[in-house]
Amino acid sequence: MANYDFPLWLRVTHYVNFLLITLLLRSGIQILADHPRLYWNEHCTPGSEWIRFSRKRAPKNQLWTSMDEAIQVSPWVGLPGGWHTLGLARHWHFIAALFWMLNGLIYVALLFLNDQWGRLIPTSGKVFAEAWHSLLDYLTLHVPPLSSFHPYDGLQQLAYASIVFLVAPFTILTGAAMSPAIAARFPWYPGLFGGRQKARSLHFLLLLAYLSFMVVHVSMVFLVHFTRNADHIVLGREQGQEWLAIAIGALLILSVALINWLVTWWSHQAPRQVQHWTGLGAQLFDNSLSMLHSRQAYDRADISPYFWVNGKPPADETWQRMANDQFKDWHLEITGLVEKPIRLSLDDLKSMPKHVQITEHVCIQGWSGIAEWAGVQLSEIIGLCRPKGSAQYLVFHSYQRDPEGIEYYSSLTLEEANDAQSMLAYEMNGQLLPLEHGAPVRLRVETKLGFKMTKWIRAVEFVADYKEIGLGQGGYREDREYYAIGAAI
Ligand SMILES: Nc1nc2c(c(=O)[nH]1)N[C@H]1C(S)=C(S)[C@@H](COP(=O)(O)O)O[C@H]1N2
Ligand SMILES: [Mo]
Repeated sequence: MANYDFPLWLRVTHYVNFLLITLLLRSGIQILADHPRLYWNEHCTPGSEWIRFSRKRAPKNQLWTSMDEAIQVSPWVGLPGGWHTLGLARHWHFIAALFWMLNGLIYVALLFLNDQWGRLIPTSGKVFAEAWHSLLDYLTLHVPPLSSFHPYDGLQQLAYASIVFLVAPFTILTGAAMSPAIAARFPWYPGLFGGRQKARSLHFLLLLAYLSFMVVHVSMVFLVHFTRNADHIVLGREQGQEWLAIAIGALLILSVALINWLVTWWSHQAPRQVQHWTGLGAQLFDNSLSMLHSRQAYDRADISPYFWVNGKPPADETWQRMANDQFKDWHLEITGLVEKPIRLSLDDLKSMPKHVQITEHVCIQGWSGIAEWAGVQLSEIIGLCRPKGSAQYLVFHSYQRDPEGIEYYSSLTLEEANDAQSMLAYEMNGQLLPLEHGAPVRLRVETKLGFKMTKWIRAVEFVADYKEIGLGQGGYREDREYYAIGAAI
């Protein structure tokens, strides 16, 4: 019977897996709540979703932005809970996913190294007949005899093998397909799933697969030979110490609840700390891709008929006055650590080499849209103003302020700004940039999430360090909403 035992490594990885799944589930729900619609198309036109988890109605004659879509989540359900806390939720999701993959790799490696793969992977076609018998037993409210578990019966084998070798890898692959950093460099990759929105929908359906599995799995543990199971799962083998096993098992489950409570509490108590610590995972990922450039090239036919708006046009009087006058008086100020500070009018920009690209916009909230953008590459601007050696970052200042009067801004490294698809756009889909999309000029950086792309630009400032600006995190959303400065996932 010895080989039916559960070795320590198996029990430990099982526990770690369970813990990380709870974090992934909760942070995932929080992320979904920020744009609670799922689509089978890339454009995310309202009404084209196949499911929506909100009853909010867009008021007529008023701009309904993607921020108005976000719904509140209880901290008992979502991680961290609350409204529009997806910055931290994404950090938790990503770092938990990294550890979950590592744990999964260790588990699968040990399964093979210890010749234990036979537990999960059926070696004979008989497994289907066995599974069918077990299923009939359960459906007629019988329990298969202990002897049919060696250590698992056919039905278990099939269920476990599909979760470990199909559902889990597929979840990882669809998760990666949602990253703008990956989609920009390898546009074919999300295409494997039919685009990022299909990947997002599949990612959600896979979540339902885990949930159904977990409900059945946990019920079975309790309903079918429970005391033997408790002994096995917790102590590794049948020792006849069920009560000890049950007590330790209960403590372990309690520890998972406690850890969940702690990370939720930490996220509310010290969000800046959590932003930095959990953000290390995202940063590592971002750095590892930074050498590769955006290579998106969609066709005109791919252009989205609808494009969500995030951020309402500035209330700023200067901007409104200029808007009424087709931005004749607008100037882009290029300042800071440059050899040659410059001031460019819209016409000056239009007289520079015109760059056009059709790319996909990915908002951190989950929606996307494809548009054609025309304007001037940032590398042209950099060439004109000649940054000093000490200049490391470009800061994009906006005319727009939040209700508290705080300016929207974002920053890029010089390297990011020099990407061929980093540009100042003054046209969208062949028309002058619409007011709500950032007129007269907005930033486009196609390796990044949407929040990097400041709209209604007032000035570009070259600095040695973004720590001098705002709250020092590199952007308005990094400052106020705990987003990751790399904006890659
Ligand atoms: N000034 C300013 N720029 C901004 C925002 C904003 O709120 N204010 N929102 C950002 C976010 S989160 C996104 S997704 C994109 C949305 O661009 P769109 O409204 O053209 O779709 O703009 C970015 N630029
Ligand atoms: Mo966004």
